[in-house]
Amino acid sequence: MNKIVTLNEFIIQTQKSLPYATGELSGLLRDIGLASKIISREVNKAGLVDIIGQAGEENASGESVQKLDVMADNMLISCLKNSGECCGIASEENTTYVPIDTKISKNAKYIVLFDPLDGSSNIDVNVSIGTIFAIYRRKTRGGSCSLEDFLQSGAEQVAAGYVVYGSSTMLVYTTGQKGVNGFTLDPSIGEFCLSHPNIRINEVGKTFSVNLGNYRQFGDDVKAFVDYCMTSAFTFRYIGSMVADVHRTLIKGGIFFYPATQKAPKGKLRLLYECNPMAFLIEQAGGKASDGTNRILDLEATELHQRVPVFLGSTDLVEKLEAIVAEHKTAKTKVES
Ligand code: AHM
Ligand code: MG
Repeated sequence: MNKIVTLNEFIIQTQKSLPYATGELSGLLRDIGLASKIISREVNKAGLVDIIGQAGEENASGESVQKLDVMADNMLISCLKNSGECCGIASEENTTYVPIDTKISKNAKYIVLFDPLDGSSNIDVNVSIGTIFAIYRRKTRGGSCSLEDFLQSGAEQVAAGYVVYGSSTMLVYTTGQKGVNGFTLDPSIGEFCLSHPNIRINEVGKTFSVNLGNYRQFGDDVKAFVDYCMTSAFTFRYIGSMVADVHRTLIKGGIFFYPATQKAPKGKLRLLYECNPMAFLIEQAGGKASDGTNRILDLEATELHQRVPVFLGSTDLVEKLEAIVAEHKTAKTKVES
């Protein structure tokens, strides 16, 4: 039997190989691993909602039943509070950031941003959903954290990852060193075990993933790219859960995109909670992530819930999309001048 490497062992081994590491980042990753095991357990019970009660009701034991996304949010916050390595969090579920002002946490050097349960509209139909997280060093020095600690560009991420609650639960993360590694939860021992070491994305992809129902709402450049994918007889896959769609893109190659639409002129997905962490992972695996023109990781963060168009995946397809966007821009400028 091959030696099993658990997530916690892997984190410790990685920390030992970095002479300047103090263990705080490792502690944070372990906290997130713990929270996601508990979220996974609750997600797996979601189908039992008729038996254990609807959100807002009391369950058989007289406890109030929380909506899964609220439960996931609370679970992450409480696990991150425990170890004192994080001075504040910001979450897609909350309108603003939450400082952790306890004695042990308020001078901690990291902040964490997350989308606790992405794709939650898919819960009712038993389709994969996920958690996405990003870790940054704070900018301010000690004391209560502030907004500027959270409004950093994606290039400054120290670590990022996601957990996909699918046919099995997997946690995939990167620290920008030692690649992108994936761990599958073995429910019988309650441990994430290294199953996908050093994930590399195919440079050339043949699968595209986008909500095609929005086709008429896309700009002409994105329509032209979709037409290119169709005439190239690419495979089309769209789950409608970013974590699951990006996970497939990472493992099998291809491109996932959520462009601007008439209804969502800046795109639907959020820069800080969804696009930056996924862009960091994709780049670390050898792929590319763009808003059509600029690298996602270089975009300036101006507000916590900022939305951006996003195109990420195999380098050849993202570059093809960028080339089509640039051609359309040039043609438009010529017509206007
Ligand atoms: P959410 O954060 O409200 O769950 O929305 C994000 C989700 C992503 O997981 C997914 O890529 C996208 O919304 C799907 O949107 P659409 O239904 O418009 O295709
Ligand atoms: Mg989301």
